Amino acid sequence: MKRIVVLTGAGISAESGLRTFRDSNGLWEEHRIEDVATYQAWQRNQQLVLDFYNQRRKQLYEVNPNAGHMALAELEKKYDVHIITQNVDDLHERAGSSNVLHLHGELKKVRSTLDENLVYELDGWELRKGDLCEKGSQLRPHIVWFGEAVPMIEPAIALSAEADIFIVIGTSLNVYPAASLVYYVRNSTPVYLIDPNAEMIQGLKNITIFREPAGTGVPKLVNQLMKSN
Ligand code: BV8
Repeated sequence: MKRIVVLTGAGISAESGLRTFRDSNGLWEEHRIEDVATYQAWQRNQQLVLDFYNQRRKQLYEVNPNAGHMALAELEKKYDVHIITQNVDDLHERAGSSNVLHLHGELKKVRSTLDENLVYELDGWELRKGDLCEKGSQLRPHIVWFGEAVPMIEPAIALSAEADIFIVIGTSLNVYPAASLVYYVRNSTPVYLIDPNAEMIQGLKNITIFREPAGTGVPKLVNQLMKSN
């Protein structure tokens, strides 16, 4: 079975109603990264950070996967599909995708501030001050903040280097080391890019662009791949 590796960003969840980061009225228009998505912010004002992620978690319970997420799950009928996502939502899993690697964490999980190996599923959307881990430390969102290491980057690099087909969907490729994954793809591997504002990716040869939203572009590409031998 051919291996397809897919790198996704906020754009694939836009049509589900989740805001992207950098587009107009993106999340970063309202919140300064350094106020809500760094460890320093957590040390400075825990409640502000808790509120920021509680709001996004609450919204996640109100939205559903879209045609883009569903089509990727469909692709598993013919291919060995692995998704590497920068998204902290669970819409890929809810669409039925089996192999989802979260590079930047998961909104519905929390972890100990004392022992990062103590990770828990959060019951409901609200994480409060005083919610403690089994070692008595305050629980924090299980999210990779700016300036924090990206533990899953090694397996993501290995997957990208072994891809027979590589698909990039809805990411501005601004954040590293996630954006560097495209450069581990073999030169002989066809790359597909789906984004209404897609720009050519410097240094990549074998690339086909679908300059359209994921909701139409992903089903179109999946149909093509399901027909091709
Ligand atoms: C680290 C969790 C060191 C939080 C996130 C090299 C060069 C420059 C800077 C750096 C560098 N290396 C490191 C840095 C610093 C930094 C970084 O990259 N800064 C950027 C701002 C320049 N990186 C880090 O801090 C990383 N850590 O380096 O640690 C270290 C090393 C070892 C040991 C200790 C420390 C950590 C980065 C991870 C941060 N956490 N998320 C949260 O979610 O709250 S990043 C977050 O922002 C997302 O996860 C995602 O990665 C990024 C947003 O990007 P996108 O998803 O692409 O979204 P965006 O809005 O930008 O674009 C949307 C796209 O969709 C657009 O193209 C649009 O056209 C398209 N679109 C819109 N609608 C649709 C659509 N596409 C399809 N369909 C549609 N309908």
